[in-house]
Amino acid sequence: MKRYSVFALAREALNYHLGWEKAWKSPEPKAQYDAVIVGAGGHGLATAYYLGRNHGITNVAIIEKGWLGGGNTGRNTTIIRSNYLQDPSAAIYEKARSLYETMSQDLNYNVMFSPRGVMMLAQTHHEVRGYQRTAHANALQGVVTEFISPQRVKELCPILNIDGPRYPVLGALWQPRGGTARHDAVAWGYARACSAMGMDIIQQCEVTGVRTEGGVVRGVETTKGHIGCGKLGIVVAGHSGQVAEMAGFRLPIEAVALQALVSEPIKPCMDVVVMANTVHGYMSQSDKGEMVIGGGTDGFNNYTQRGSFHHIEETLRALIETFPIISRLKMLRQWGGIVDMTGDRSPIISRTPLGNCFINCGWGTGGFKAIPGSGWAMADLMARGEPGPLAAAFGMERFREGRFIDESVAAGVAH
Ligand code: FAD
Ligand code: PYC
Repeated sequence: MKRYSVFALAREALNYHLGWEKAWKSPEPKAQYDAVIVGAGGHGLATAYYLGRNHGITNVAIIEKGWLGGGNTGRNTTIIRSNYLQDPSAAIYEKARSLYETMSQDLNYNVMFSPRGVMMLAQTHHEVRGYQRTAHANALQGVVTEFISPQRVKELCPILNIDGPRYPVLGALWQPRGGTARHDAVAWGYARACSAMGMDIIQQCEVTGVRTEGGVVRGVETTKGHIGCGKLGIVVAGHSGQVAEMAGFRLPIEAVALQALVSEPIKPCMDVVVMANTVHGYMSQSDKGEMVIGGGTDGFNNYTQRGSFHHIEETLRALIETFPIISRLKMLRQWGGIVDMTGDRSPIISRTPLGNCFINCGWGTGGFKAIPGSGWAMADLMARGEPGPLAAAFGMERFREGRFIDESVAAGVAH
């Protein structure tokens, strides 16, 4: 695989850009792999990448029913932060955030990480107390956040109205090295690196069944035939319940749509990310100038991967007091993704009742930011057969044992 660089760009420019290689190969599946990952979203691809990079396991297939990154990874609003309350969450989200800092160099692929700063507005006294508590917890965890005053909020984001009649801004939890990255590039960067290590990314291939024998997985049935594997990783976000059922176990998880929308592009007016969780809304400005806007999850379980009119109205109505500027904006497009929600709003990175089958899911409305940390932890679990320090708390037995990792405040839009 040729390295991307300014010299490569100059060389190819002289050659009318005819010499670029395909970023990843599209092979037919082999009969057998050491490991199969179901789902080529960010988490599945990152799992494969760290299986190769950290553990030397490269006889790996990543099987995707659609196109890589076409699930929630390519549909999310790209907010990256690690301002979580509980220690295990802060550890994995901060690991992920720190990996984002060097991801472009590590993958030799520009993921456009932009640590522009993320603030979560406190618009009720309850939130003030909640975010002050999180700021103290973050200080102990080594996560750099700060509870800031309304005046500082206004300085950082002048288009904000901090004196709204219903929900004045009382402060904010500010993470200066939070930010955004280009979601497709994260998937593409991992895919290219996996392909370069000799792994097979098999798109347009749906897993329809899991073949088991004596309590272990032997392989998966797919629309391209049977594919054998030594280990199986299920990383399918909103479809986790369905694939787990194929493997014969149940998950404490619900699937629900989360929607987002963007406005017409306007001049730069906002260089931070703002989340207003009380009213279920958030906003940032993309490099193209569009305002990227989202709200809460649909109030009912569904697998409908698209937007709906009521959501545009609800989200804009919620945000308009705090961002009066959006009353004059035209909205350009909207979409939805199916997110996988657990009761404590924390993920599952776990062994399963099948000896060589592992599951990574439950990232719900907040898994984009976690992709590198989650892939790192899942690869460790799959390679060693038992969870390392990053994954240890996230086993699915916690729901039976009552060891919840309650992140309902940090989950923001999903609470
Ligand atoms: P996905 O990217 O969904 O990948 C799973 C893949 O599995 C899919 O490509 C799917 O096609 C495939 N698959 C499913 N079933 C099968 C099968 N049977 N066979 C083969 N393949 C299968 N998170 C943040 O951190 N910040 C945000 O700002 C943010 N905003 C969001 C906004 C929206 C509108 C949405 C929908 C989500 C948002 N999220 C955000 C959440 C984030 O997108 C997800 O948590 C994350 O992308 C999940 O990644 P994944 O790789 O697990 O899932
Ligand atoms: O987890 O930060 C987040 C988030 C923002 C919007 C959707 N999820």
